Formats: sequence, structure tokens, C-alpha cells
Amino acid sequence: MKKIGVIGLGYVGLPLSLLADKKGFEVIGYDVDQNLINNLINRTSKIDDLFVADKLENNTVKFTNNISDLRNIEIAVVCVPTPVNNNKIPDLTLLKTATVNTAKFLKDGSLLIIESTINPGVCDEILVPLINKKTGHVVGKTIHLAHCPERINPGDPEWNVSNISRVLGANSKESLEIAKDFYEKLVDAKIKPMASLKEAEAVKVVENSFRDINIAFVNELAMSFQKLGINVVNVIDGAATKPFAFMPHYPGCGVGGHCIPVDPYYLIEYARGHGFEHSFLSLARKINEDMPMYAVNLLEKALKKKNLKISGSKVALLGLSYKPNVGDIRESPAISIKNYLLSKNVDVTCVDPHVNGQNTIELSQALKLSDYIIVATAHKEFEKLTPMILKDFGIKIIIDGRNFFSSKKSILNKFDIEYHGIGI
Ligand code: SAJ
Repeated sequence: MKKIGVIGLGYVGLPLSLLADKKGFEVIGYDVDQNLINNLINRTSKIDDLFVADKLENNTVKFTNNISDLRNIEIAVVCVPTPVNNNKIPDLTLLKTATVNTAKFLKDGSLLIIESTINPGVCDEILVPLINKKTGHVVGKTIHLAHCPERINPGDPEWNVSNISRVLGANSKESLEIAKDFYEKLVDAKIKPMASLKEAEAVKVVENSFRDINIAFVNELAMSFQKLGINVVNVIDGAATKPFAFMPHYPGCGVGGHCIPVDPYYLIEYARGHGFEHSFLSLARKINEDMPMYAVNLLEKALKKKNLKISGSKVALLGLSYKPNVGDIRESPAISIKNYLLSKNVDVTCVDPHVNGQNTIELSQALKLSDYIIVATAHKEFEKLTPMILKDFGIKIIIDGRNFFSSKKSILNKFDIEYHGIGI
């Protein structure tokens, strides 16, 4: 089996390196973070991934912080972050650095694969010229280039790096065949060859934009149905009984994470640069980005009805991470809610058992200090909050940003606890 290098050992690269090791490849796992490498050598990781938890203990990956250990690898897979900056423009700094530094160690005939999420055109228009100019290689002549967009779903108990189907694009048919052969040895799922690098880049942004616009659709329905007195979740569940042509998504206080709120901007920016305005994608982004404020406004309206001001009120914010039972706060709506509350001079206490270093406090302590609750993340630890417990803590209003307590709405009302969900 070939010797491979995995560059970037986060939620994408680490599972990949462990899978390649399990499949019999000789694997060099490289990361710039010495501390992360030390932890991996000691078989510990902060990555929320069941596959990693299962494989990290026994593996023969050579984890290293020394990039020269990549010498003589035959396949390199680059899995570094591609965040957007404050103007929502993709920041390719890490990707460019990792690509150039890796390519310098590749011998002729090697395959360089990019798994990081990138917008269409990045390979052809940015990485190929960069490699040709800075590494002594020429893509298509001395090395092959492929793009296989990552599809890791953090916290997913069923789908992981070993069984998720993939799409694959490359600079030439020959390169595509070599890359396809690699992934077919690695992944026990369909590998779909695309006609070009650009098509493979476009698949990832399209699949995540699809999710973003569908969430925006139900978020807009939620705001409309809240005025119409219709429970949007019940209606979505009703529509989901249709066995074809409907995929349920659910309203909430916003869309977070490293993928969904970010990837549409890749397409928006690239198309804008070529004279096309994705007004629909941009509107969906705006709807989703406004949901944290919508949740805060629900509280403000509820207080106004009681002739109370939100300023100076005591609110427990339940959840800071962007999705249940993980500790990732990237692009998290909960952080936006926290900042909106602080801007309104609210006394906020934050609770998140999965997040460190954000001045969070223990749940019962936060409830003691608060009169109102905003639920921003549906962590399993919050399930123990019964209406009786909330009553005992003197909680008066709940804004449920994830409709997490929706089944307890009538009991909460019986306990004189005002409940507002998102669209229910
Ligand atoms: N969200 C909603 N309503 C929904 C679904 C999600 O408001 O119906 C919110 C979540 O609360 C979260 C955000 O959207 O804040 C993103 O949620 P997510 O479930 O999409 O979680 P991610 O960001 O981990 O998305 C990943 C993506 N995987 C990759 O990019 C490889 C995405 O493509 C998957 O569709 C998604 O997992 C998944 O299906 O779980």
C-alpha cells in the first residue's frame, strides 16, 4: 500500500488518517499544532467523533509536527480549515500555505488531494498556478491534483469517514483514476467521479447551500405561522409524511457551524465575481442570520406585555455551541444571542456543559440567578429540566430557540411559566 500524508488533523484529517491506517496504508499525520500532535501521540483528542474515539487507541499513524516527515509520500491529503473572514469572503491563507509546503515534499508522480471545502475555481485558478510557481512541480506533468470535498458530520453516530459516499474531481482523467483508486480502497461507499475539479468544488457548496435555504424556508414559515397561530413543526411533520419530494428541516434560533452558514458565501462570492448575483442564497443567509435577534425579540415582546424592560433583566442562556452535544461554537447563533442580550444591557449567565472557556457556569447556578431562559442549543443535559424544577427556580419566561421543550408547553403554562418556541 502507498505511503500517504494527511495534512491538518482536525475533525476531517484525523478520522481520515486513522481510516487510512486501518486500511493498511503507511500514514504520516502532520499538523502545525505541536500540542495537538503531542496529544495524538498520547492517544488523546478533543475531536467529537465516534470513529476517532474507536480507532485512536490502537493505530500506527506517525503523528508529527515536522513537515519534512512528509518526504517520499505518494499521496498527500490536505484537510486544513477554510474559514470566511468578517466580510464572509473565504480565507484561503491556511490552504495555500499547506498546499505549497506539502507539494514541496512530493516526488514526481505523486497525487495531491484537497479535502478542505473550497469554492468553485479555487483549484484551477488559485492552487494550480501557486503550485506551478512555488513548488518546482507542474500540475498535470509532475504531480496529479484532485479535490474530494469533506463530508464529515460531527457528532453523527451513523455516518463517518469510512461509510460516507464521496465526489471526486481531478486535473485530468489519469489523475482522476489514480485518486478514485485511492478512495475506493479507503471508503466503503460510492465514489462518484465528476467531470472536473470545479464540478467537485461546486458539489460541496451546493449540498450545504441546499441545507441552508431549506432551513431559511422553515424559519420564514415559523415567523409567519407564529402570527397565524399555526404550529409550524406540526405542519412540517405533516408534510414529511409525503414519502417523496419532501425533506423536513426545522426552525430554530439560527444556523451555526463551520459548514452551513459559511459555504453559501463561497458560491455567492465566486458568482458575484463573474457577474451573477445569488439573490436567493443571500436572502436565505439573511433570514438565518436574523434568527438570533428574532429569539431575543420574542423575549423583549413578552416582557413588554408585562410592562417590563429587557434592560437589566436576568437571563440564563442555555447552550453556546452550534449544535447539540458537541462543544463547537464556530458561527454559533448562541454567541450572537449572547451578544445581542449584552447589547441590550441584559444580565446574561451562560450554560454549556460541552464548551470550555466561555465563562459558562453550572446549570442550577444559572437558574438560581435568572428569571428568564433562552434555549439556544438542545444539549441532552437540559432534558432534566422539568416544569416543576423550572418553577422551583422561579423561572417566568422561556424562549425555546430549538423547540426543545415544546412537548412541555401546556404544563409550563399551568405553572405560570410563559413559553415561546420558534414557530410553535
Ligand atoms: N439547523 C436548523 N434546522 C435544521 C437543521 C440544522 O436550524 O433543520 C441548524 C443547527 O442547529 C446548526 C446548523 O443549522 O446550528 C447546522 O446544523 P447541521 O445539522 O447542518 O450541522 P453541521 O454544520 O455539522 O452540518 C454537517 C454538514 N456536513 C458537511 O458539511 C460535511 C452538512 O452538510 C450536513 O448536511 C449536516 O452535517 C447534517 O446533515 O447533519
